[in-house]
Amino acid sequence: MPKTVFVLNGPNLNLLGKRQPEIYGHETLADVEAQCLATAKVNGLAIRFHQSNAEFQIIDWIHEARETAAGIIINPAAFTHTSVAILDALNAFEGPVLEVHISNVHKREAFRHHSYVSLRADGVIAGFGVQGYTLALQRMADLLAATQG
Ligand code: CA2
Repeated sequence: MPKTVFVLNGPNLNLLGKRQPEIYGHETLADVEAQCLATAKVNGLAIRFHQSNAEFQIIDWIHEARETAAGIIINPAAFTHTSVAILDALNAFEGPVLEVHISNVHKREAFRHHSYVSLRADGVIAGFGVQGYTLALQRMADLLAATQG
């Protein structure tokens, strides 16, 4: 049975490829999901790919991951900078957590420089465009291969 990785996306990422291409590029979230599925397959992983604009829904998926997933890749979007609740949920998850940002948040407004999620994340990718997701999946495959079970 392949190990399952949850790929979670926060608010407004459903607009990917439809607005602000100068910041977030031209690829849609459906394109990102397809790239993640292909990368997961090559690396012997299964993925569950989700997006929500609601904080509670992301927290519920993290709780679900406690029972069904070996790792979490998360782009919390604006909740990155605001959500102690998502941090608390991630702290209750035992496997690896990787944080992805499409843009280089450190090159942007000061309020984007702080991440609550980074207090839990085992690694952070920012500014690699949507390629950050597949890079994170490759890293996740290596991290999970190094663990038992
Ligand atoms: O760079 C990232 O991936 C972010 O997580 C994206 C968030 C932003 O609040 C973070 O600071 C950095 C915003 C996601 C909104 O995505 C859109 C995509 C296309 C058009 C409009 C919004």
